[in-house]
Amino acid sequence: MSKETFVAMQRSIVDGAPDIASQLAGQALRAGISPLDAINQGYVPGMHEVGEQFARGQMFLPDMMASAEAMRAAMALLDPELKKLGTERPMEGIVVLGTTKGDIHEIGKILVGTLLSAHGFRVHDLGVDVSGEKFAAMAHEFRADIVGVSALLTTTMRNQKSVIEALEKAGLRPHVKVMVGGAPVTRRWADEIGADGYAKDAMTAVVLARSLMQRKVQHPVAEQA
Ligand code: B12
Repeated sequence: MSKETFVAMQRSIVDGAPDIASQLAGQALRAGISPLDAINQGYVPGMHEVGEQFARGQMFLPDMMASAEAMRAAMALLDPELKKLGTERPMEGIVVLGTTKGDIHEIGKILVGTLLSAHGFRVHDLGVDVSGEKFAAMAHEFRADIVGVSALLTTTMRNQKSVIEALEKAGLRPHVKVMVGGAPVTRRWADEIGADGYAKDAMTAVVLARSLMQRKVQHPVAEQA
């Protein structure tokens, strides 16, 4: 499949056209294109363009919502294919994932969850607008190894810190690694709030989660210090 297909996928997101986005995803799968390539080279660049146009005032909220709808339509086909990859693998670890309080962006977080599942992690997705207390309660209930916190707004990033504080308050922090992500989040921010790691995209999140699991296993004593 050609570069034009990826460009058409990008266009379908910018145009907010769910039918076309879904049709192209189906075609890509039938042509043997990896679902991850379709996402990373087709649909996600479309989302970035939407964000840029919105920031320039060339697009408005309803347009952005239509683009999100188109992305969801494509993901409805691609997501199950990605998840299939994980069924044959040994369990790598338990992850509790969510978007911070005040924030309803979920597309990237869902993608992170899908890829973690596809690589053998058991993922409990708490959804969006999740308080620190809820993260802590669910981390306890599911015996999470890792808590993953997404934030897409500069105003909700600080709630990632609240999640860490809630884990500390619940006495869970020594047992749970925290990874953070989302468009405005940086490694520096992750360090500043005391997170264990930051990843810029879903595939890097898998690599990070694996390394956090290794740190958990190899340094259990140091971890509790
Ligand atoms: C789609 C979208 C929406 C949709 C969300 C739909 C949904 N169900 O998710 C809707 C229309 C609802 C929306 C609403 C708003 N949005 Co909006 N939105 C976007 C947009 C265009 C794309 C986001 C997206 O899905 N990207 C695609 C995914 C795949 O990428 P991603 O989310 O970054 O995720 C990847 C990485 O960040 C990372 N990652 C993500 N989470 C995590 C978690 C962990 C643990 C790890 C390790 C990694 C990780 O991996 C992901 C996969 O590779 C962005 C622009 C942008 N470039 O981000 C604006 C953007 C985020 N939105 C913005 C704004 C302003 C808003 C609104 C405030 C607008 C308004 N006036 O109401 C509201 C906020 C509502 C709220 N309270 O949350 C601004 C934020 C500005 C800022 N700096 O704070 C942006 C940047 C647009 C802009 N350029 O101005 N939005």
